Amino acid sequence: MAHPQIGLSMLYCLSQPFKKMIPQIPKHKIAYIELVDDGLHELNKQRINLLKDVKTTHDLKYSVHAPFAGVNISLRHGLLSNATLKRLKKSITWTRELDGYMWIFHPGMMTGISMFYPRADWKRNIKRVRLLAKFARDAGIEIALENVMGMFVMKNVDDFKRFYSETDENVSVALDTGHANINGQVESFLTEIPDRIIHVHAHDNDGKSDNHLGIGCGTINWKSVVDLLRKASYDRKIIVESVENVEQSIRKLKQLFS
Ligand SMILES: [Mn+2]
Repeated sequence: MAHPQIGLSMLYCLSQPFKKMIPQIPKHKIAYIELVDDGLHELNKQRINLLKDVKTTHDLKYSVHAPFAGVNISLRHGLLSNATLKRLKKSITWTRELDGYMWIFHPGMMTGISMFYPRADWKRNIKRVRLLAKFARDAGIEIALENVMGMFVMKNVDDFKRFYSETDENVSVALDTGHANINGQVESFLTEIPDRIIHVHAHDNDGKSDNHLGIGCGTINWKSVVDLLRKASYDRKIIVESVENVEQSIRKLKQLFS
């Protein structure tokens, strides 16, 4: 039977220096580790080498979360947009160097001037997703576009459906359960576009703020999430992206799937 694998995002220790994060990777006895290419854990050549050693020693597989702080792929063409895309492409290149199996990124977002240019953020989002998808294909890296909330242009399942209806770019989805919960969309994603989902970020919240709580510490109905993933024969990764109760969250997910 289809059986997902539980992984862990190192997001929970993003406040700590990179050197303190490294020894925590093998501590959890988890084979699938998601690295966050941002903040104090931003990747570079030297860090890639350190991570490769950990990978070999402990027989791990990495996925990489793209930079997201201050990143908006919907920006109008210009210096900021060029720098953003250059940085994101670099992140895809690091993923390849790490022999990573997946690169996860966020869609574009609206800004303070969006009201003057209706649909412009949406259109540029499609264009840039296509561009990054092509770059990743050429690099041999699988990518997934994550549902977010707030000012982002792709939040609900209808945004993703609209995306697929307007372009032939078949970029897959990283379902973020916490983000979906804020938009009341957890079940919608899992029932309406289950075949598009190739990666899952598991964390919980109160339905209002994105506080990346432990599994079962918020309002998400995990029994239903697991039932729907089973129904969809989901057999890829479920990455715990909680920033507290990490061990407890891993145990809880394993229990739910046992
Ligand atoms: Mn996420």
